[in-house]
Amino acid sequence: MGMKMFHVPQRDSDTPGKSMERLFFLGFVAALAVSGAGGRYYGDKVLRLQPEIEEHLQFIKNVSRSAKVDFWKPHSVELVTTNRSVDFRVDADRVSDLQAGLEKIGLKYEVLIDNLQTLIENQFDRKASRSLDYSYESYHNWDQIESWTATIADENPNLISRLEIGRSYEDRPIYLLRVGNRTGSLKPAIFLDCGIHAREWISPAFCQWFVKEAIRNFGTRSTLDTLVNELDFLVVPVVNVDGYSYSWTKDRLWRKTRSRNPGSACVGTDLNRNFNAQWCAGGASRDPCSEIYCGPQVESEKEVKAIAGCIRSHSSTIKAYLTIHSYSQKCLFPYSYTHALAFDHEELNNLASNAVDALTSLYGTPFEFGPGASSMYVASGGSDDWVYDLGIKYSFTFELRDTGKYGFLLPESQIRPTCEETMLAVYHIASYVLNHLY
Ligand code: 0X9
Ligand code: ZN
Ligand code: ZN
Repeated sequence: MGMKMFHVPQRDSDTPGKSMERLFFLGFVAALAVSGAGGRYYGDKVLRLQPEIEEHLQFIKNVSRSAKVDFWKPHSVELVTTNRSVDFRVDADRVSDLQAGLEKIGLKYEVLIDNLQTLIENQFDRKASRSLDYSYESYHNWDQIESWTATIADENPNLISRLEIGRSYEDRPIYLLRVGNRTGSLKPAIFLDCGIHAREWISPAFCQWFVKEAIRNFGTRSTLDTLVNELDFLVVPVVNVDGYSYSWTKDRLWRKTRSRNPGSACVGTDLNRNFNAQWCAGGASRDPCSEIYCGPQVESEKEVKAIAGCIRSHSSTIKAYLTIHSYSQKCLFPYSYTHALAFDHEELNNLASNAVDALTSLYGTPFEFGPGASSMYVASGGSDDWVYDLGIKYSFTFELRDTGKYGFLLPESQIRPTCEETMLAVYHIASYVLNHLY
């Protein structure tokens, strides 16, 4: 075809990439496939409940057994307590019964999302760009992201190299992009991962955005250019590759891995409950059907093995760990497995506070910060706590936009502002780390 082709932005030449052209087409087809996926969630609602008394909790527990509800925040009925709101999805055919029940016992609620299917279709709300460049303001499926990792590394050999750090349960490669100017000397590194939870699509979008910005800024003497000169960023754009693929083809709201559980019909383990940090204690479940299933044993998941293995083998150079999730607009640091404060609590708290100030300065997006256990909920087996106990002091979990209006279905039109504001927090932490090497 003699038309203009796709390319990933790069510094020097302008070599068109054939693979990027293919990506565009795949993306278009994939978008159609998801939005037309039979209206699986047609008429489903997401409710936000405000349980106040024991009777309310009991009611929620009973409802949860019907299997026609899906907990969004917190992720499982096990984590529900009084005086904290609960967001969950209800099947269309159960909505009116449930609402009647709620009114009867005086459990206050609001309808966060009225028709989930509409929202799923409306995620793709950006007008198709005229440009044939790879779009960082669109969501991409795994095939597209995989090709992107190859192209971006090929086209920027002086800045980016791609490594396969392991393979998933379904044998997809897990890639790490090493982003950093080759200086010859061993540089301190920051590990950044995205897509631990499949349905949190804004997270892989952020990792791609970060890499794109690093390339765009290279040689410009900007903040990011300095950081990329002095540090290596080890970026895993999608950790849970199987789950992410599944969220594109079968179930938009899938969270866990896709590993089979012997003796159970339920599939998958929660990767963020599978790390070796008080594994399967509070806030995790031994039930394979739970969304917070900790797995049959610690590090049972190949995806955890890949990440943990890579971090272990670079643990002396890695100075910070950032893991990107959504939603709730929070910056969390250890611990989540206990209410006890981390040894470095004061420092982490100050750093989180300043990082969040930087983030908020751009668009005023409010962000909370604090230890996971008190700012969100107790949850063991998480990557941030494991990394911290390994000796990597600056360990943070970011929960990006929003606070529930769209939840996991954040529209594409919010990718740019979300990524831009998050970049400021990442710059802040990276600069701080550079000035506080240990
Ligand atoms: O529950 C989680 O794994 C994270 N929230 S999410 O909504 N993205 O699922 C929070 C992780 C906080 N850190 C630990 N629990 N260790
Ligand atoms: Zn490695
Ligand atoms: Zn998550």
